[in-house]
Amino acid sequence: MLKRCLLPLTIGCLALSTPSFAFKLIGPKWEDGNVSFDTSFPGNNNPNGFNWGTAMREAANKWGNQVDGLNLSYSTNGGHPCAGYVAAFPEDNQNASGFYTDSCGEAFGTDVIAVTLSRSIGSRYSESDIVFNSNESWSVYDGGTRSTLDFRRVAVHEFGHLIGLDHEETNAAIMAPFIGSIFDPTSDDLTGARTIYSQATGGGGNTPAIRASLEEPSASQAANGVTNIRGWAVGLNTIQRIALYIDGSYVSDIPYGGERADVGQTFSNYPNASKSGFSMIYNWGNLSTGQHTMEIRAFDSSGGVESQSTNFTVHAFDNAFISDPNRVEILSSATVTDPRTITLDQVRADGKTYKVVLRWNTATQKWDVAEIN
Ligand SMILES: [Ca+2]
Ligand SMILES: [Ca+2]
Ligand SMILES: [Zn+2]
Repeated sequence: MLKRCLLPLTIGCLALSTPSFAFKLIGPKWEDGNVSFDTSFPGNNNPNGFNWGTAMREAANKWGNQVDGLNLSYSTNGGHPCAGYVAAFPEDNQNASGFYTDSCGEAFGTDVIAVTLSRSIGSRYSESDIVFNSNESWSVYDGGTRSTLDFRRVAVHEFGHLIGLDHEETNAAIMAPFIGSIFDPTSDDLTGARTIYSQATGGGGNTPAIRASLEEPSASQAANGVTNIRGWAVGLNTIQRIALYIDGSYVSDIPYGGERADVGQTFSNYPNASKSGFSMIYNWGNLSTGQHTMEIRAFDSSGGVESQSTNFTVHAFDNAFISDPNRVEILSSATVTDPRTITLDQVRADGKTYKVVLRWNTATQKWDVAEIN
């Protein structure tokens, strides 16, 4: 049995080898990409008005709806995640989810908030169950973490384990080992899931002419200052260029051909996959504050095109470039609102007062400005 868990604090849960630059796969997958899942949700002792079964399906659909070759179906047959593990619940041969006071007979590790218990036969999963720690206080919300845990993002993470994804410690990912502000699968997460299920035997198996991934900015990432746009693209035909579009308008081509040994290893059936990186420095100050869409298009020598897009939010002071440093002042003390978030309630910038939130960003490895209000 394999156990995968999710932690609220920066305490090691799984020891991983040297960080690489992409998603990690556990190994097994579901035969033909078909997963049936029971969302009866027993053990719910802190409802707070939420329908956990519905939230569980919403979480699972974030994978199922975005991954070809992964097909989800649901039931409410009273399945219990600890069936077969705990004497009180006889084996029900279902993939189930629910709350329980411990990890089906064993104590949850320190600060573990949910666990996925998986069994496999050879390279195929046979059964997998998700247990949520009923000692925690749960609710459902998007955005930054609050005092109660967001059930749905934890469910997205655990379902990621259920379909075969391991923890990702380098790129921004819902599969990060610690809960944070990410609540949807990122492009890195989805690339991992697609890598498993686009090749599932007997279902959805194909080798598209072009595969591309936009890794940074990641989904819903806050963008400000001068940072990187990066990703990779591989093709059965030669990739000729990568073009960048913002809010639907062409901006420029992105230099292509960078070293990506990890992509070369994963997609060894594509020529030159180890030289498939693209990256470019971009000044977000060129854009207005608020939400924008970024799209990259990879063009190959036979006229094929593959597009990847992401939404991101630009945060900035009204004056995009404040040349006098004396016009920027922090007027209140900093508050640590969660282990990775610093809030500055009063920042005076060019005569106007703002609230500024700094949040740890795995992709950039620094505290980035996540909100300016
Ligand atoms: Ca699907
Ligand atoms: Ca089960
Ligand atoms: Zn985990």
